[in-house]
Amino acid sequence: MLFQRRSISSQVHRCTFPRTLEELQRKVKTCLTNETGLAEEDQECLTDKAYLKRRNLITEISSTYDLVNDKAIPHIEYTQSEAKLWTALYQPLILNTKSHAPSEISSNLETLLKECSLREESIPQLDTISEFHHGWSGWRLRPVGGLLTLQEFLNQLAFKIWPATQYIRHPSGLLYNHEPDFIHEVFGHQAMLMIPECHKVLHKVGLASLGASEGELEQLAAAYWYTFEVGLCLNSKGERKVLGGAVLSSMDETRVAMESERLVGMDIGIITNEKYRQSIQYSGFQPFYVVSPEIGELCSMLDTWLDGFLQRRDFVASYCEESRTIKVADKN
Ligand code: HBI
Ligand code: FE
Repeated sequence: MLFQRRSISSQVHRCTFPRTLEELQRKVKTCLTNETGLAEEDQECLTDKAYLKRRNLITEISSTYDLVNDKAIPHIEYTQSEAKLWTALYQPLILNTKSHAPSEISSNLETLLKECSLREESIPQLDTISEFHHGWSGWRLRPVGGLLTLQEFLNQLAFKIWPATQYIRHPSGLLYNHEPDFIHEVFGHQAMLMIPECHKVLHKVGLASLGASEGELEQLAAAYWYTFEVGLCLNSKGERKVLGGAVLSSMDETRVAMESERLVGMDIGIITNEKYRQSIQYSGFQPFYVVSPEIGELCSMLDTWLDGFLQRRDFVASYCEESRTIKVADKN
């Protein structure tokens, strides 16, 4: 009886996940936060009508992106005040990465700056970074309007697509922003995503999210959240470093996290359990930081965990690079 019920639910799940870019294109809507996509704590930003209008305009432009035909990502004419924020954070965030990120990440950031000709004076286009990434790792970036649901975010990873916002944070969020803005995407995530072990394991997280139940999605989200979004890790000398993009792209939270005594050792069984899944806090400084081992070791730990996860499925989902589709096969 139990077996039967399991197979029915996996059949249901099988037809509900996107297999083509057309299906993936239709699926993105931002709904983790309120209607504007802004966190409630972000009051200054919420009451700034001109900022909200600008942000909605950028989101509208982002939403015209044609994912299916692989057209260029829409260009944003950034304003002078947006460029001022980029300029104010450019050198500080590079220095932050050099001082506090693992060496693989800081050397990749240097490569990214050089290869994409990033400059202090002007905000680059998402398309430039996506093109570079595609050549480097096979991944592309896709413009989105803000925080996606767990399922939508994780499903993109299966297609080697990194959902990235294009808007720039409100000036009140200079040193700590409640949400992912374009500065967070560039300085928080791209150098990490350039590490082969990282993008391979994130792709596998994406594949594992296809057809996953609510509980499984929450486990995958927790594994991602406590590592690549808000985690710390060790370097080869056993020193504390910042791995998570949300922390690395915030000058203030990096300082707090580097000094924090509220640390939890990485244990994949523990950080994906009910208690930790429920404790995910999307906004504000993290109440605690999970400390992972070195990046290579962390990725192989996650990889093994994901294998166990995938073994429990009665089908295999794989990504075909050429057709950019998900192929689904029965296990036996
Ligand atoms: N959406 N755009 C975006 N960026 C994220 O990092 C993100 C998200 N939605 C959900 C989410 N992260 C977390 O729940 C992860 O743990 C999956
Ligand atoms: Fe992020």
